Amino acid sequence: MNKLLWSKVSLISLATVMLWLKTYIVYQTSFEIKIENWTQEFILFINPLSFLMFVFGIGLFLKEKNQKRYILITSFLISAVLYGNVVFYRFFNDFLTIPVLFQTSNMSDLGSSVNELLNISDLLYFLDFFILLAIVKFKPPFVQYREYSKGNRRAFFLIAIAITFFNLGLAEAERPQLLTRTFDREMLVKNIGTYNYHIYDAFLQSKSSAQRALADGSELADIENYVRAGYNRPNDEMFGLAKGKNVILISLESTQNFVINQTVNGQEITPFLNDFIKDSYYFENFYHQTGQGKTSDSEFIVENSLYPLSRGAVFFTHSGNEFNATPEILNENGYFTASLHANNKSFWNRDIMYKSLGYQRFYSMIDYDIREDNSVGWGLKDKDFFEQSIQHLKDMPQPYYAKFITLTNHFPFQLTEEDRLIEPFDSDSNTLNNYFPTVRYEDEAIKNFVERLKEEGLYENSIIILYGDHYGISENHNKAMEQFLGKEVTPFVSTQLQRVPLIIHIPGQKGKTISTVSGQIDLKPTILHLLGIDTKKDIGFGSDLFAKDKMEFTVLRDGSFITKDYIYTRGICYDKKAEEPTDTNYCEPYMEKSKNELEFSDKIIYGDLLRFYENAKSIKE
Ligand code: GP9
Ligand code: MN
Repeated sequence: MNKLLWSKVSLISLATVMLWLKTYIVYQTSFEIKIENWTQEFILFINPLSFLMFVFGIGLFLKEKNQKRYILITSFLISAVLYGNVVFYRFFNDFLTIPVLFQTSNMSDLGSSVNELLNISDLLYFLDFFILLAIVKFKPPFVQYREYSKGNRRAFFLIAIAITFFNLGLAEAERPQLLTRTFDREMLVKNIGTYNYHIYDAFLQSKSSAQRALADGSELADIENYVRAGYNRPNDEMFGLAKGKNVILISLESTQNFVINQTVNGQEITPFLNDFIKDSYYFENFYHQTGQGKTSDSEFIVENSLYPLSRGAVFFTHSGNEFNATPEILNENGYFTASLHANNKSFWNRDIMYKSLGYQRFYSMIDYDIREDNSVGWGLKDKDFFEQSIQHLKDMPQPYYAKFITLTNHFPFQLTEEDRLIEPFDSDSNTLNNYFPTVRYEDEAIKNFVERLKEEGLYENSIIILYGDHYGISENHNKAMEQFLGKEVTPFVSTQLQRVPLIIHIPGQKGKTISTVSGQIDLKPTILHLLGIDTKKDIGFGSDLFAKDKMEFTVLRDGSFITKDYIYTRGICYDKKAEEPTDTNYCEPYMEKSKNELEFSDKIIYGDLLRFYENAKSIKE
């Protein structure tokens, strides 16, 4: 009897079952998939199975030698995909998408980050593959090869199909409209499994390629109506206040707002910024809205007043599109426009995308003196970056629009001993611990920069705008974060943690702290209005932060949104004052709006619709 049972174990079923169980174990150990009930746990458990059955099932049609080869190769490839997701997740707290895989020009520069993310014990992720390899080599008697009849195959695939529908049915019941609202990859992986998710992602990819070809501009009418209806008249007192002044825009790497006016081990984390905001406009409820494109997404949002994409980085996927970005508009208004960033010029495809955005000059790695003794982590230290940039600023014709992208406060938050001005935090997460000293260092670098601007006589005729690009501490560090904040990190708190600093310093203006709910998308009209340039004809989704009737409403790329009194995230409506879930009815009025905004913005990018808008404009004028 026993012998009979064992003799039924085939390489195909062994490979399927091992990879199935491995995937489930990886879900549990390497991703943080939030499970709310037993149905969800069950869906998570079965969701890898149907895909694996289909793929390994192809082996049923192959003769012994080819079958073995096929099973081994397939098992290795699928394991590699799973492992790729694990490594990606360690840093980005997200799953891979096809566009992300094509961002190859980013790969070579990831050096210091990747080392921190890989482990020798990671070979365990390939354990089942090694077992299969041993089985094929040593041919143990309990694994048998056999020919499969038509009937066998039919039964096998019928079962696989049944499991697929069973899985989809359960998922649809748990999460209605799963596939039509795909801003949340975790939800997808949880419900249809990581492998089916990749197939779905491939489908989205082909759909997005088709979208540009099919677009003819007729889609613009609706979008224009929507944008016009939301246009806020600029504030008369602020419009043109900085006309003709230089604009110094500083992107603060991974800087979240929770460090502002906060201490660690009794010491201020951002003493300079805490001072600086006293004579600047400081927006304390300003959110980043980035997706997978991180820094590049923040640049995209800030300069186009469009949302980034839900998958991939626009800088990579749509760098050939027609845009109407701030640098281009400022060129037309007599400004010199430059971006300064001491990294490889092709990182995030900047060298290509900057041309589409209208930049006249990109000061990249080759424009800086970068040596071992002035570098740390990702490259040139911020202090040296700013110091060396002063010369570049002096070379530029005025007025200029110069964007500075800092780098030292980047994961894995490394710092040389002499640059450490405060001690790390003490928790289980080295990432969070080391974050504070690098933020402190960044603060010092900005302080020095502002001093140098004053010395060079550039301070008084420039407006300085500082903004955080995106989060630095992902949800992987929630426990340590709870320790730091002294409270539980609920989805509500997580959303609030997506606030980043926004500081606008205008010479001669006292400034004030402004609590209006706002996002990166609002910066373009705000800056242009300060310079006295109207945006009435622009197509964008932000509004002037100084406008008297600015609506308190900000959408994040995952579909969460924030209003004056409520936060909607992960399907739950929260009352901001109570920090507790409340009746969904309160969030209802904004649901449609948030969905529309993201969809309209996506349409513009996927359809490259501004190419039609540009044409329309030049015909009209
Ligand atoms: C790289 C820098 C960091 O040039 O902008 O990018 P990030 O990893 O933060 O997107
Ligand atoms: Mn960044």
